[in-house]
Amino acid sequence: MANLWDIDKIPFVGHDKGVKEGLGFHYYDPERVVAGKKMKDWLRFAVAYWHSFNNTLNDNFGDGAAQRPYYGKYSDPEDQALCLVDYAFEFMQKLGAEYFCFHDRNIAPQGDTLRETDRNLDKVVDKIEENMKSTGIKLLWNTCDTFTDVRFVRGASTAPNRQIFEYVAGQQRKSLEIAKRLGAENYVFWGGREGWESIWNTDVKREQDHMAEWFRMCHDYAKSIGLDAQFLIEPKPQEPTTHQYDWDVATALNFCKTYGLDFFRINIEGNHANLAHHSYGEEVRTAVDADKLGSLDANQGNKFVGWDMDEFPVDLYDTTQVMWEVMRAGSIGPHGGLNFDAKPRRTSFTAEDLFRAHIAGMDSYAAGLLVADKMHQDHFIEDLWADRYKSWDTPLGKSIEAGKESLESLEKGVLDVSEKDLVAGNESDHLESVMATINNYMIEALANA
Ligand code: XLS
Ligand code: NI
Ligand code: NI
Repeated sequence: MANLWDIDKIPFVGHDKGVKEGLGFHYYDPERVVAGKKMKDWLRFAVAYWHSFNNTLNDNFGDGAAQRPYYGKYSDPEDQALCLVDYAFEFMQKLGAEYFCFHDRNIAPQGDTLRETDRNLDKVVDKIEENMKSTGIKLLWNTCDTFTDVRFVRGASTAPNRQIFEYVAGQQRKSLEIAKRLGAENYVFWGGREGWESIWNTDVKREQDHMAEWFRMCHDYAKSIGLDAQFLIEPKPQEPTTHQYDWDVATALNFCKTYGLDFFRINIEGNHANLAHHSYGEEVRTAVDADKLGSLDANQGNKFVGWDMDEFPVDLYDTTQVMWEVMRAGSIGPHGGLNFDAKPRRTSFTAEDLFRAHIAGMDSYAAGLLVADKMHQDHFIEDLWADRYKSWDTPLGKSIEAGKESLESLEKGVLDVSEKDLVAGNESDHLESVMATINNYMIEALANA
């Protein structure tokens, strides 16, 4: 392995050597078997090209602070893009991440026409393909950037200007062709500008019809070229637009039902969940219960800031809850993984910090998996649910659940029950103790990991 990053492969050091920070995994031990599956197969970590390699860590008030070994290597953008591929693959190898994700416009520079841009893309895709072969690193998903360029200022598939829709069709076709070529396991749609700034100037219904039509065309084309990547919608309530059509998991699922787009599953991002006033676990629950979990964009927001901060995920409550749901479902969807749609804070600007940030995220999910596993082993939540709903495990409860009762049949049984007895029939949830027990699981499962 080359040493472009001037860093060694990140080892698993374990947590028994104390809590010192360092360039080693404390909990993520890829080959370790947890509940019948290797850790790496539960978690399927992916590196996000746009944040990890393209993000300079600039903000509204200052220039890019990031230090990266590939900056300024070449003056020609195409040479620079090709050189970045080597750095990207070495980074992933050193980290031990087996998957990556990208937008079309992350990997190659835009030309003057779509044709020229496609040509630029082909050259970089050739190089990516070679690197995938030599390293065994796979493509978790790719996607189309239909939000950065000013042409998309009023939307992409929902643009009021029809020619933009045509352009998106062309850009999208190429992106699906690349997915096929690189063996993408999933294909993501995030509609950053598919939404409105004001409903006064927006024909919401017409725009949504257009978006559905675009999805249908994408699916038809994928079928025609034999691309069997799982299609995923990534919900987000707002930012950049005031209101995006894929507000949250429930909204996206309803959209798919309305338009008969059953082939979609959902890619859920932690920070997006919070922006829609949901916890990450809650969004994952909604998708799992509907059998629509597809993949996960692993990041977190800041509870005090109302936009997409894309922090690396380090909140153990979140990772535990998400992995508890994933274990309940059996996997992160059929082909999903944990993609770090996250950027280091601007104060973590060194190249080494980029490794540290990923290590922190990977360890936090590995730890969450270990806690969730212990909770499942003990049937902690399963028993709690069984107890909470036990009055339904009766002949009458089963009969209601089987749809065999009516308002009149049920009324008979309660007409003469006193109000006092009804209240007395309620048991306490002692919720505070439940939450404290979850704390205890974290402490104990990790101490004994
Ligand atoms: C932005 C989204 C984006 C998608 C891919 O908020 O998270 O990065 O994951 O287009
Ligand atoms: Ni995302
Ligand atoms: Ni996001």
